[in-house]
Amino acid sequence: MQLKEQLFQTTQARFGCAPDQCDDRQLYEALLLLTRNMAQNRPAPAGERKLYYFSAEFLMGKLLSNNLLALGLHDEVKDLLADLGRDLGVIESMEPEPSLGNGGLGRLAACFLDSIAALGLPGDGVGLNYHYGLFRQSFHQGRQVEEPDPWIEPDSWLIPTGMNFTVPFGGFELKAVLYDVAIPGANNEYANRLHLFDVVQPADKPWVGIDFDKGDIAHRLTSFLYPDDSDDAGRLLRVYQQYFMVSAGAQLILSELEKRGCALNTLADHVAIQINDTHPSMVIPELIRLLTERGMSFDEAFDQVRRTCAYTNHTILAEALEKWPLSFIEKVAPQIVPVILELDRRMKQAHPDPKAAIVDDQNRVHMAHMDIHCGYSVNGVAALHTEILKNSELKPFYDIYPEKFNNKTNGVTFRRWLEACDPELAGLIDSCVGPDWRTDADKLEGLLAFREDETVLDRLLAVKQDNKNQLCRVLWAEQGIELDPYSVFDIQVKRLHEYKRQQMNALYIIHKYLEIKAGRLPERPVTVFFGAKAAPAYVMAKHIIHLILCLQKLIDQDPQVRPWLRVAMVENYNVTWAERLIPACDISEQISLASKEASGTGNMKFMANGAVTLGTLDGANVEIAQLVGEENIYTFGRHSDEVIALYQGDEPDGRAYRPLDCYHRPAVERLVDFLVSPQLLAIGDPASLSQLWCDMKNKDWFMALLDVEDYIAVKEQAIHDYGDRRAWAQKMLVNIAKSGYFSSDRTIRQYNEDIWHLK
Ligand code: 26Q
Repeated sequence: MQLKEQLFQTTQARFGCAPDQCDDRQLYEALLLLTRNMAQNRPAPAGERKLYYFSAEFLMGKLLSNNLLALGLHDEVKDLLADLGRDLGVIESMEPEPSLGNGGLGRLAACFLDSIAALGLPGDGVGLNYHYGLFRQSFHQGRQVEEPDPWIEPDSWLIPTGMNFTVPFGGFELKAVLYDVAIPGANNEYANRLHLFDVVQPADKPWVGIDFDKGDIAHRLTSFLYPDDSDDAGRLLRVYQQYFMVSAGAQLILSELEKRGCALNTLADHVAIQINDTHPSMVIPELIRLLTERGMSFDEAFDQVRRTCAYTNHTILAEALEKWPLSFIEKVAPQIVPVILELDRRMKQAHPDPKAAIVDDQNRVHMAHMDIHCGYSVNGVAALHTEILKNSELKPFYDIYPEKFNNKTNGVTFRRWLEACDPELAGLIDSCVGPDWRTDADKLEGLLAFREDETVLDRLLAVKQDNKNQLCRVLWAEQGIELDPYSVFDIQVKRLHEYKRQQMNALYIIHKYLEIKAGRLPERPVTVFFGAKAAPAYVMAKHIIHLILCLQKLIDQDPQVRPWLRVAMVENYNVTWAERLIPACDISEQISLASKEASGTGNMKFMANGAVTLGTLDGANVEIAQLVGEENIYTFGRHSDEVIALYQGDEPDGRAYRPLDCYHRPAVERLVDFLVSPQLLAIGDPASLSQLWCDMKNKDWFMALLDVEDYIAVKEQAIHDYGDRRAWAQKMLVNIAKSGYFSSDRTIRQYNEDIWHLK
């Protein structure tokens, strides 16, 4: 049946009218139903072995546009709507964004699902159906305010499956109800599934502020996504969530294995489980428990699980490595405690090094240690990150199991992060190298042939300008921020964390402000954009947001500075805002303290959209630099080995780094002291600003003062170079051309070849 006819039938059946009589909301719902059904009706890819990607987070973003693209219907729907005088962009704005992830790790899981399906590999996601994803952020009086962010409407992408599993907890049990989201593969006929488990009776309005009764597990287990682990009160509920997810997921795996007619002792031949960070690590003891419960010996169960599970590490920040008190697990899932203890006993016997213990001398279970001992693969997410894991963070394990360690540099799906979010650029690329880059991103290298092509370079600049204009329109309409679209767009969007060093960017703004006030006008106007959510309990991160908002206000009110320098802190940064900001970016800020950002994935998205990176040699920035060459990237700052050495010093706080020495350099001191200047104190909260000031001088845990002068110099160079429009367009072109390496299709092929072996 023709699409037009199908749409007609859908709106008739549902709203009793033809599409041209529907409002935007009704058209959105009709398109949702239509695409959901088409995706749902596709068969799963076949294969001997099937992947289950376990993750506490899947940051999917809006799905309508992406699913239309994957189903090959996007242009047809767009034209059809245009014939009705309607705009697909407006219809899409009706869709709530499912924010079931915090940031990089959750978005990576979503890109991976897209690529697994696009490659026609059999692989499903397994996670939780949070009713409220990451909080919605607004700014009031210069501060972040958090509100619950509902996304589930009567019609959503969730497909009830009618399946459920019983999860046993200490003292009670709960039913885990399974919902699926269909994941259609681009350019093939297949679809995989994202399996999301939920409780039977989720609480209606589970918040008081953003807090809630953590005791009421039965109704509230799936209420919220954890904004991170710095909120201690919720830790026990977090363990309930994790066990619920992995127990239901493990039971789903065994039931699918049985349906395929496979014996339990062929589990490892038919199943691969990827453990996305340690949040799903309890799947290991849970699977062993379920297998032994079904009559398998412990030895055989352990062997099967060891050949089934693979672990990905996403961080080397010590505070993010999960260590749960055994007493928590005893309370939540006492039945897996004997399994964990037996694994611990065996590993201690074979490897007495206490640094490699699963259960430490304080009775804490090191989830990563369990994963490494009991899985067959350990991977980092960028070349540098994997080297740091091998040589320092996880060295005791690398010594034991060198063969398990491997690198899988992250990637992003170009279908969402180029084709869908930057259609004008996609069109220009098509006209140069044809359309195949959508499924073979290496084809982008063909753009290098146009390095001297004036027409292409001019068009590239024109596309960027259009995207900047477009962003200005949306920011004005939605957040009342009015900006100069002809200024240099310098953008830092990512979670707010001290190691990512938004505070160093703020020091640049202060530098620029003071220069302008002293009458030294810049070569051209610059707009510094931020988008960042701070974990509600992360005090220092909230101070940094306050500082940025104060600078924004100070400059907005100053007619001398405003024409030259602006700060735009975007409220509620999420996937949808990323899709608008990234195509409009000139300079991509990737300025983490070297060694601390495992990979970064925003850096890859910016690059693919023709932004030039300004960054430290950290995470995947190192690989970006190698690919584009030094004339097409701006790098600065201490290298990771120097930073690691500074952390191992013998000063009282365990570091050889002394921030006061850096602070006392005159060029630095005046920037830092501006935090407590009369101008800023008149605008902001003195307690907040002076705490930040004190911390920066005396602690500066992530060494912003160490790199700040170098940073300012290199940033000024980039802004200067921007003036040579032709040379800049060439840098943009090379960045786009070389970005193909960062396609998640490449990453997934490597996971499949080295770890999963699906087909
Ligand atoms: C842990 C315990 C309790 C509650 C929450 C958490 C928690 C939640 C989220 C711990 C960590 C996260 C998220 C980590 C994350 O996003 N890491 C990022 O992963 C990206 C994908 O690999 C990398 O590109 C980033 O460098 C890395 O920071």
